[in-house]
Amino acid sequence: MIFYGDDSPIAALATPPGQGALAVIRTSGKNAIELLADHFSAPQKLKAAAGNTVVYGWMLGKNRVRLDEALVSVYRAPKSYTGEDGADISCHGGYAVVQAALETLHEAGFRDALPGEFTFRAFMNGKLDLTRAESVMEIVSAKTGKAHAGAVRRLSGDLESEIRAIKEKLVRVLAGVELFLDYSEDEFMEVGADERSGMLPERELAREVLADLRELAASFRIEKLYQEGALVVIAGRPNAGKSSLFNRLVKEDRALVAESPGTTRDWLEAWIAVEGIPVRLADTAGIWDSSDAVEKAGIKRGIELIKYADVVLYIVDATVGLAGEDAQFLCSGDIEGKPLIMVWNKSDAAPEMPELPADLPAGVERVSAKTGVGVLSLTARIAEALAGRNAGAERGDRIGVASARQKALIDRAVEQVADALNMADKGETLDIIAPSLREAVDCLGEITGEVSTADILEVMFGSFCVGK
Ligand SMILES: Nc1nc2c(ncn2[C@@H]2O[C@H](COP(=O)(O)OP(=O)(O)OP(=O)(O)O)[C@@H](O)[C@H]2O)c(=O)[nH]1
Ligand SMILES: [Mg+2]
Repeated sequence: MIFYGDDSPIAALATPPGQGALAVIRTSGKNAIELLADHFSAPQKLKAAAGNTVVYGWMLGKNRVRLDEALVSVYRAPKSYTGEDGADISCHGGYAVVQAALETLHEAGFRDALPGEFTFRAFMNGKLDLTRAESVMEIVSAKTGKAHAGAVRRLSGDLESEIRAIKEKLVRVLAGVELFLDYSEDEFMEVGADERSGMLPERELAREVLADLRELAASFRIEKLYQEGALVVIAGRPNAGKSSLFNRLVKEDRALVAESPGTTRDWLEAWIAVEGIPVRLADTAGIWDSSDAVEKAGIKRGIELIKYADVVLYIVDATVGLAGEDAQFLCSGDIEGKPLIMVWNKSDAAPEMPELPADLPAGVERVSAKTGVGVLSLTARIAEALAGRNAGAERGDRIGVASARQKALIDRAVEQVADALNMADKGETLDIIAPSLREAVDCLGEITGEVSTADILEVMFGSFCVGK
């Protein structure tokens, strides 16, 4: 079994497998450049190459058979992504070419890189802290400009500096406590018992730290929304124009649209961006009391999906008006507690909107999927509904927390600092309070990776893609 943490030469395809103009195979580790040179048409040139230079030549297979023309970018320790010697091989992007090049590298002594192993080495060699290492994956998976911008700021170290600043404050609180505990017994006894109990030097600073940490923890909801996105489900009676609206929002003729009701059976989905939020939009089968077994199954699946929705768009056909089934659905338990937007569709064909019952649980957006009128206002409303679920999580200019690992550690630190303050309020002595503060400091250290265990690192980097 191979573990992270050695410096053996590793190689992996860093670009997606498949046909493309180019593929990049990444290598790093001990003697990486020398090993590669043995399977390269210009070995001396490669061995002598300075860091951050590019060497042209051919990758060679068994019996020095030419495999492909390549440009090799040479990196020398410590000035490389991993902090080790390494080279990126740019060759042509094809299955067979890449396969042959990787086989050659195996023969040369490289092993396959584990997921995230390049970034793991970068972390171990002090090239980046854990918040920045995590942001590398965020950049790779960002679906919208806003998600990407947040990840770039974390990669630039904005979150790292913020965590370090909070930690510094907390260390000042702890240092005050430790200093007091370090007093010799005699000196300590000079302070009266009343003064000793509940005495927490820098109590105000501790409160400030608690507020900072709580704000950071709350930011996770909104960052998660931008990173992972939300599910928006389109529901409604057959023929209401759900698929037409879906196509309009996706800006593509994805779903079948027909005059006859019961056109959509299996639900289908597509990713769209709604004011920077990645949204997985789903079109479902029209809900009604169907006797057709297949249609029934489709309706059931659609209703199941609504359970996972962050926002439901309920489409009503304006040319029909609010039917009994609509009112029944809108007031049913299926959507209880979910943000719901009622969409009065086909407004082009039925310009008048009747007075609607006051007890409907949703506001109404008038749109025409056919002409596009009202769709902009609808998307603004969707963004509002999604952000509304995360009210109070925005931090203005300041960057938030994007990984569940970081969030869990901040929650633990919040708990410990809150405990310490409570104990101080209750008049506990400093020796009782100190362990909570120490644990909180460790939690913050774990976020950036100053404090880390091999297990945590393996789990974290194991979720990366290979070649990263
Ligand atoms: N005039 C007008 N017709 C529309 C509009 N939206 C949809 N339609 C028409 O309504 C019919 C049904 O549209 P679909 O989008 O297939 O409706 P659906 O809700 O997906 O229907 P099912 O999949 O059967 O549940 C089609 O003939 C569309 O052209 C609209 O905004 N205005
Ligand atoms: Mg449909």
